[in-house]
Amino acid sequence: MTKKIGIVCYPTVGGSGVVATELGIHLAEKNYEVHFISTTMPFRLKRLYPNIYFHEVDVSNYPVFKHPPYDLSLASKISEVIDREELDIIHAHYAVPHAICSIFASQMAKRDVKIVTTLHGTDITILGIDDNFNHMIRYAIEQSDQVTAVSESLKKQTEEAFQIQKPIKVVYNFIDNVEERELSCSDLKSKLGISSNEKVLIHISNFRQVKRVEDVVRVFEQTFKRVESKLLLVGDGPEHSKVRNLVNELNLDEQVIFLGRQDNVHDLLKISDLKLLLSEKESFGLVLLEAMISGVPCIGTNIGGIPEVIEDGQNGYICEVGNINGISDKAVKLLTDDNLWQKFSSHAKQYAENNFSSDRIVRKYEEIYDQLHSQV
Ligand code: GMT
Repeated sequence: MTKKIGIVCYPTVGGSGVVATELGIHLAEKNYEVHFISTTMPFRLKRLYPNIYFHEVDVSNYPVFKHPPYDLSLASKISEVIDREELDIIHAHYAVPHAICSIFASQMAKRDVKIVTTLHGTDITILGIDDNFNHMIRYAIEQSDQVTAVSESLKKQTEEAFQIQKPIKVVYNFIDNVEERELSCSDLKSKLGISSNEKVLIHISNFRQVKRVEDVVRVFEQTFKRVESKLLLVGDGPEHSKVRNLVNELNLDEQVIFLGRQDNVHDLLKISDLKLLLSEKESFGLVLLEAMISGVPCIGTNIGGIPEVIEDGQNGYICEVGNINGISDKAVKLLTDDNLWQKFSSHAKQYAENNFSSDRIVRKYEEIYDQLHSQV
């Protein structure tokens, strides 16, 4: 019997939106009926799939509301879709607000539906320490039929922060294998003003404070003094102008290229030699997998789930948060030793394929759905 899954997620660019959308696509390819419930069409959903449906949450803003009631509109839409489309499972990405809204929706719906909640990080590591949200997050976790976390570190943090007894399953984020394909723009390096002998460092994020993008710039400043190189900064967010000011202050305007938000980072990774993710909080770091599968070694910080993704000294390096000189030394070591770089590059690709392939990980979600479905 075809299983019908409702996926509740943020549709915007960002790891959780990417994981939720790619999961939906893989499930649809395995003949599930998939219903996305979100404010706009998830950005990765470019193709038409006959068994993927999109239900738009329309946030009404009557003058009587001081704030647009997104959560209530979402809960109402989820409940309507559960009954009309006869959903079996709701898979909510983020405890707050998506799991909470799904729980409320399931109580309003006539149909019995199971709720799977995936924790992605910010709900636990940032909202979890806010008393306003703490009780609600615990409730969302306790009321979900199954909770998953994207890394062992996030599972542990959740258990500690909320004194949760309920078993949490770790289901890592996943990545599709990248077929060897031509660059869609063959002379991208020169078009970006990078000469063939220059090494390319790359950072991709939403420029939130936790990403410490200023550290990326400072590491690059130290690296650039020793290796001819350029830094690509991809993404946008609250820290963007601060980072621009720092680049200007350090006289790096010629060397640092701001590319803003990019949907398709594949070509940019293809011309990159090193990926930096120097966050102070990171439950997994999906961008690391995107780099590794393209054969780009990564340097990450020793926090959250990053050490579960990068194998220190094998396919990248793990460094202390904020240790600018130490990180830069590692970057120089890797960028000046071709043999070492080749070894790290092929290990990175292999490690991502062996441990985080979509085939392997999507099957884990399917096992969870199967188990819950058998309880209906
Ligand atoms: O990193 C962000 O700020 C975005 C956030 C999101 O909602 O996409 O990312 C979180 O979920 C990703 C997918 O599971 C993880 O790869 C990121 O590590 C996690 N971010 C944080 O924990 C800060």
